[in-house]
Amino acid sequence: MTQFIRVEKEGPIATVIVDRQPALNALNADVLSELTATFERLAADDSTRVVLLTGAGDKAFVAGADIAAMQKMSPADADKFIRLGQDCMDAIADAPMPVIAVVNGFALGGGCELALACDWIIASNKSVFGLPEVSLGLYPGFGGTQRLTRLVGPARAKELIFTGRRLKAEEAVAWGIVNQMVPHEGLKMAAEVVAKQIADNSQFAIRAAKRSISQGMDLPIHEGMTVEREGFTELFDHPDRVEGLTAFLEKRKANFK
Ligand code: CO8
Repeated sequence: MTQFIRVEKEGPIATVIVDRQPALNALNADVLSELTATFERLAADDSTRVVLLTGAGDKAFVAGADIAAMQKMSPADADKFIRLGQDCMDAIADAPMPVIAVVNGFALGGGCELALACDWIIASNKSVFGLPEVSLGLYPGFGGTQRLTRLVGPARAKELIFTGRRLKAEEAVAWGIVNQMVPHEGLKMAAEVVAKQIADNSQFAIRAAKRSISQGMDLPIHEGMTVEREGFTELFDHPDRVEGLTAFLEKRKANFK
């Protein structure tokens, strides 16, 4: 039973909803623990081919880590909280299946970091991104200094973190933070279209590609090429490879199990 996380399953697509609307879905320890447990469960469920992660309500994806909770923390409490947050972001980033952030409003601080832990971001035109932690005497601690820097480079990461300024959705697209911006009312449908495209492909190949990309990011290119080669060879041991190539030659749609 979870208090703040809802999961809606429709065939191979799971939608995970952070639902703590009175605090604009802010991440306290309970939300983080429930989110981690949810992703651990989904990771063990082969029937889930793609996960959409979004916020409840019409205003916020997630407005950050819980400011009221952090105000009372000792350094030891903060250390526990930051580990909880980083473990949660890692559970999402390391999920075997694709996880897409469906950003429906404010994605600030820990909320922006949560979106950055996903494989990519689809955003409503009303969404707003930012890492305002320095205005609170903090800095991003749920992976923001690391994931944003890898995504947009150090100069842009420093600009966003040092100024704490907010990016509207279109600027986040221009920066390469958001893959696709859609009208607010069409967000759910746009995310489902992408999820369905993913779900129709070979899950074995997609999971292997995700591993290759993720592992390769942390490696020198020649070692990354080895990871790619080894993963690729494994595809030839899997029935999806036979089905995919045969379906093409027989001029029909592949039916991956
Ligand atoms: N934490 C707790 N409560 C929040 C948060 C939050 N991050 N954001 C909003 N709320 C609450 C408000 O306090 C308010 O509650 P109440 O109704 O009881 O007063 C309710 O949500 C609605 O918020 P507002 O009235 O402020 O709504 P507005 O529409 O006026 O403004 C904003 C919306 C702009 C999103 C505004 O709420 C805001 O600026 N929120 C804070 C955004 C922010 O600074 N986020 C970063 C937090 S720091 C962080 O995420 C650090 C991550 C790394 C942690 C490492 C830990 C060691």
